[in-house]
Amino acid sequence: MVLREGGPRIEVAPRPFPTNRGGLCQKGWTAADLLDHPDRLTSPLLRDRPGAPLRRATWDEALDRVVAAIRAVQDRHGPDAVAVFGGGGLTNEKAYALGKFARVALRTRHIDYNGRWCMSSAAAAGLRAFGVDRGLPFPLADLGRADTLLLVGANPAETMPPLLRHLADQRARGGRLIVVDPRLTATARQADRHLQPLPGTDLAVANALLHIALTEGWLDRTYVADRTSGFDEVRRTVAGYWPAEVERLSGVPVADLEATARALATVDRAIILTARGAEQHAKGVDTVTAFINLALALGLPGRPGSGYGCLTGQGNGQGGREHGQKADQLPGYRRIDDPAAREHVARVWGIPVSDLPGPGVPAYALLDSLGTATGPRALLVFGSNPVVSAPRAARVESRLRDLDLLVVADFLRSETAELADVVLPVAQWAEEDGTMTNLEGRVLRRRALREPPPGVHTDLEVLAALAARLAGGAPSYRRTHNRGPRPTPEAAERFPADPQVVFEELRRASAGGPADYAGVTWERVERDEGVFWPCPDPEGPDTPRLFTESFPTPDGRARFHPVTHRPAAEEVCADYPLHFTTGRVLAQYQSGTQTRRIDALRRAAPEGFVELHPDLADRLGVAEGDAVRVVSRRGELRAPARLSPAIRPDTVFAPFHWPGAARANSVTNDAVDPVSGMPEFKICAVRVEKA
Ligand SMILES: Nc1nc2c(c(=O)[nH]1)N[C@H]1C(S)=C(S)[C@@H](COP(=O)(O)OP(=O)(O)OC[C@H]3O[C@@H](n4cnc5c(=O)[nH]c(N)nc54)[C@H](O)[C@@H]3O)O[C@H]1N2
Ligand SMILES: Nc1nc2c(c(=O)[nH]1)N[C@H]1C(S)=C(S)[C@@H](COP(=O)(O)OP(=O)(O)OC[C@H]3O[C@@H](n4cnc5c(=O)[nH]c(N)nc54)[C@H](O)[C@@H]3O)O[C@H]1N2
Ligand SMILES: [Mo]
Repeated sequence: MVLREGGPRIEVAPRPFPTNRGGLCQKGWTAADLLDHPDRLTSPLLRDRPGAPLRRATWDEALDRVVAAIRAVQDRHGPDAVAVFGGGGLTNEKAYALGKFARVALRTRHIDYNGRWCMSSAAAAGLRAFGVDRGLPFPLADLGRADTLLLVGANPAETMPPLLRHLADQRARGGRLIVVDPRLTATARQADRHLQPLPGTDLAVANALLHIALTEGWLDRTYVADRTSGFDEVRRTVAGYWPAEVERLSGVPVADLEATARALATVDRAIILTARGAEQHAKGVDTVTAFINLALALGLPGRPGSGYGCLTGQGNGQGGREHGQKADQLPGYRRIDDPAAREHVARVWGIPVSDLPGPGVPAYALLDSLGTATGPRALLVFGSNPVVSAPRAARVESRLRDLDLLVVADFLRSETAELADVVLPVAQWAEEDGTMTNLEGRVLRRRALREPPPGVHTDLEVLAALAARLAGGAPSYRRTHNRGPRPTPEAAERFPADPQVVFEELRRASAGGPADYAGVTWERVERDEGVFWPCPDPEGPDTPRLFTESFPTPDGRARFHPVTHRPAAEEVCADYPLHFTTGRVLAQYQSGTQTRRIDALRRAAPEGFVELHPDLADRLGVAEGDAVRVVSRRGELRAPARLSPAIRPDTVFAPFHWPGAARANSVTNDAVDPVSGMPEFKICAVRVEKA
């Protein structure tokens, strides 16, 4: 931990809490190291002309430059020529303010966020089946009570270590854990059974499991009749998913399929969870749907200790997807194309409904249109580093370079910030108040532990200052040189910088929507150690458990949807004979901006690597540690080989945390799911060469 001169010493210590039960992962322990890191930005940066280096600037200069450039672009090309890109790590208050800023201050329809890379397929599948998208519709502690737990494409041993306590509980109670992953991961090693499918074949596996359950007579007839609709077509569809054929397609032996179906169907309580391994595909929505179909046919959702859930990823992965930073969304998980929702939110925002823009486009389509004849010419990024994390990243990088204006708000010089015209230094987690909503839909309080360093402002202050200047109401800052943004009273009222004031408005904007926060107050959140949405009434109950009586669909029933397997968007061929998949390692976080700067984590995971099976390595003449190239139709990555019998011999894996030569997203495919817009991060065709 670091001692800040004159400031309080901040240490991150776990406290007993029902979700993580006092556990905190390695990344949490070391996050405090970043607060006073020498790389921390403490002054705005500005590029005087294309090609010039970034130089330090005052806030006045930086904000004036941003606003002048936005005005110039919008005068020439219209309001939609400016776009906003947000992040699922932002607090609820910031996510809300960002969505409002885009629609009200910029009047653009173009806003989307990195949750599109993360949560969108499970969200879309949950919405169409259950009528609502909440990662877990039950408290996390239910995991410990399940007789059988099926984890599909999730590696919580590395990505959500605090969750392992619940898995340990489950095992201690005699429960069974089954993991579906093309790699024998740290999580799979703890499982009673590991299914090791070819990437991109989970949908077929799910349909085969349902096929077996129906053949064996394990259908929960009463539940299906009373609580669901649309089963008959699903029954007809899965009838064609013969286990032997699915074994040929996926590589999962019939015996494993049968044992898994039995383990789910013949116990009292069973839970099916998906994460990015199953979801980050051009058929991610249908794949999740196939697992939801299975859960519904077995009568799981709505029963304690049973159901389907999605393991939400980022810090505020759940809350970040509810308050309007999605292209098609308004606060409270309302749809922006719903006339009643528009009326309600326009009223809260104090604008005529006709001024409220319509839906924009999903993240990849947005990034891929930047700087083109029809796309936005200016982009403001809050909380993402797409140069590293976007699919087909070289292309995205070149789109960013084509912009007239790129603004990045960050506390570090991320690879995306390096391309920016203006970089705005913002506060970190320990320096601002707010709320986050975890994967259980539980709103939690996050407290400021200290002031931001001099020269640094919060995201909310930056949005407030930009909104004020865009409204033409900003005072001159000459006398308060570089003391930071201070908006006029009128603009301050519309874009308050105080997170609690923002939250009060969020409550009103979400009232009556699917994610209803009207009854959630900061006080209540603290008193009750979190409040589960929906919670419409400050005096009424919250909702830890959904679906006990009915589903929030028009007829109260959950909906089956027939789904069929289709191949990956890019199939292997003679030139690109191997499957490439990507994911995470324990000691690095996301695009790595933060974790690559922490010594302890850099020591634990110093560089990118390519994981391949020893048999494959033999064929390629590659030894442990040799530099290899992974080449796809879009580009290549170069990193040392790591030989491991834990991966399928027809598949290679690389983590995506590193920029430069080892950047996994130089290789990945930009094909997206037609419903969710989720990119196919988890499979494309490559060849591997010794470099
Ligand atoms: N250490 C660490 N923790 C993190 C993060 C981090 O970057 N680092 N990021 C956070 C975020 S935002 C997220 S979204 C979560 C993600 O959490 P996870 O979803 O657990 O993480 P991933 O490693 O992306 O993917 C999980 C597994 O999917 C497998 N997989 C690949 N292709 C397929 C496939 O086709 N089918 C199946 N069944 N499995 C497949 C991979 O081998 C991998 O082990 O983690 C969060 N926690
Ligand atoms: N190949 C491949 N690519 C992937 C994935 C994969 O599995 N494989 N996973 C995808 C997934 S699930 C995700 S979530 C994305 C994540 O990837 P990104 O969207 O790039 O997310 P981060 O790396 O968390 O980037 C956050 C950036 O914002 C800054 N930041 C953090 N907090 C704040 C804040 O409060 N305010 C502001 N203004 N800035 C902040 C950080 O310093 C950092 O530079 O990557 C996706 N990309
Ligand atoms: Mo994520």
